[in-house]
Amino acid sequence: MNNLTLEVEGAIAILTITRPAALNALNSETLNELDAALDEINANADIRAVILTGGADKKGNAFKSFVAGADIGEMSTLTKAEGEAFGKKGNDVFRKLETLPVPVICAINGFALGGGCEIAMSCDIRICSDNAIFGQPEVGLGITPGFGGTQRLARVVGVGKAKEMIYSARNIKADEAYRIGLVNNVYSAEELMPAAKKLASIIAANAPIAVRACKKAINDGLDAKMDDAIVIEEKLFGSCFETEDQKAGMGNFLEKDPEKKLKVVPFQNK
Ligand code: CO8
Repeated sequence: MNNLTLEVEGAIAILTITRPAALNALNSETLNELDAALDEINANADIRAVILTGGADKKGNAFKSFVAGADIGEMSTLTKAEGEAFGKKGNDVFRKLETLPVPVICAINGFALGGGCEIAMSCDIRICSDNAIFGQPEVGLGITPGFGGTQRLARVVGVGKAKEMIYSARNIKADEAYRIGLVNNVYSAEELMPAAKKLASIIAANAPIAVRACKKAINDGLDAKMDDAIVIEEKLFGSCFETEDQKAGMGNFLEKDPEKKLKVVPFQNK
């Protein structure tokens, strides 16, 4: 892979988008590599959480940019049909990311503009460094957000704020992103990756079948009416029973031994 690294540390996969010459902007090649990396993660049952972040810029600054959008050079000469196809390519990959069975934490280390903000919103949890900048600058470039921004931003921060950000193309800083709920937490540059890894480790120490079922219940339920959504939860709740995770998790609690109750049980993916 030219523009992406995939490292696996125990049960945690770290995906880093690395196109230093273009502040990690997403071109077709990067989207294809991301697609392949997500397949690789999905095929590895030992991975229980993923961290997505951006690599350093060409001067070696690791906190300049997460992803500065889709690649404007590549998009500049597209026809209508090619534009639509490029949008579909991004949407397909981002949907694969959003529906990856394990949780994805996005560690935003600088600019998250256009496609950068959109890929962050396809992750389960967003945290950022205190210098991060968010925005949907597309209308200034004569296009709409095309990798899900018109849909996900409204769902994450509410319709009013999303419309203001998209219509104005105004960038916002980390503190405002935190205030409107676009990110869960803001850290100093040095604290960002340790915080992402700590959260990923906490998630990875929980029962993997249950964590996956929670992700599916929340995601699928959000697209359904409440009457149908609670049925989605019931089915996924039921699916946890008779698994090693459920037997070990509840067995540990019932042991009454405080030492054992807190112990991480040997959860299995079955
Ligand atoms: N695409 C391509 N190259 C980029 C991009 C980008 N999005 N962003 C930065 N670069 C390149 C620059 O051209 C520059 O290259 P070079 O060194 O060869 O001149 C290099 O990265 C460094 O950038 P700057 O010199 O501009 O760095 P600054 O610190 O001065 O500025 C900014 C940083 C503010 C982030 C600035 O680079 C910028 O405004 N970038 C563009 C941000 C943007 O508008 N992003 C949204 C793009 S549109 C989009 O994402 C739509 C998604 C949906 C597409 C759907 C398709 C149908």
